[in-house]
Amino acid sequence: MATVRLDQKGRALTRAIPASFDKALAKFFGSGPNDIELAKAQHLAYREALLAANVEVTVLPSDDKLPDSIFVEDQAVVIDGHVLLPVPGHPARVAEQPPIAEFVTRQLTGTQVCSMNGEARMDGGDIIRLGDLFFVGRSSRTNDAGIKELRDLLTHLGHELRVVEIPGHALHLTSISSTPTDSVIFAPEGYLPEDAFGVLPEGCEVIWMPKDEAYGCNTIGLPNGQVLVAEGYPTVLATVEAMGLQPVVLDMSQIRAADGSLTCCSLFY
Ligand code: CIR
Repeated sequence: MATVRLDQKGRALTRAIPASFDKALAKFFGSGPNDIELAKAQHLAYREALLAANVEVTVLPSDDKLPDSIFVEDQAVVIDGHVLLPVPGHPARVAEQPPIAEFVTRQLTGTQVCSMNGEARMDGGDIIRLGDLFFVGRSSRTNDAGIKELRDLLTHLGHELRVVEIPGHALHLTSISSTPTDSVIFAPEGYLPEDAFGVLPEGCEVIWMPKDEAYGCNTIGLPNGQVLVAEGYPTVLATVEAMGLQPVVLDMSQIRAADGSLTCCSLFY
């Protein structure tokens, strides 16, 4: 979802939690989910929060063969109605893509769908958007060939792309940052250098959060002034309130245990 502006967040795709969710990849924030029923309840609360903010939410059926398949953000990149289908950066996640691709292609009829090829690798979770300025993480999942294909699309659309180096102790760019509004980036100290995002357009800023609130830096700003935030990150919460926005706090413990954040669970289109 991180590839849409606030005003483009009308419709979101999600995918239900599979019975195999406890087998999801986990290496960074979590050591693996251990309570599938709680995960389902957290995912339901997440969808309900989006619905309550007037977002149209679709839930694709779960697939027990694909433990990580709730993380739909990684499988398709939607920018201004254009679709780029990345080659997922982890081989275990490649089979998640076809139903997501089919859904967005059907929804965005008339759109040209581009697919990455060859050596290109990318997870959608490595992209954030600040207004019309884009950032991509060069990470264990996203390589230079993938970044080149994203840049080609953004150049075609007239948007700038900047590359952020993701440190080895983080999964994706969205794992440690987000844009709760079109002019603010939340990012954690100790993960990225101060100049990681370069000189921002006038009126935009990076708000640096304490290192131990890295997970909390992933938020979802919504057009109605609400911001979905994960429970347990007091500086992030206080900052959202100080910005005059309305935080909606969600328990993400089981999803965090699979290294997933708020944005990872939806694809805005
Ligand atoms: C993975 O390792 O791929 C999943 N367990 C977590 C993916 C989270 N997605 C994201 O940050 N966009």
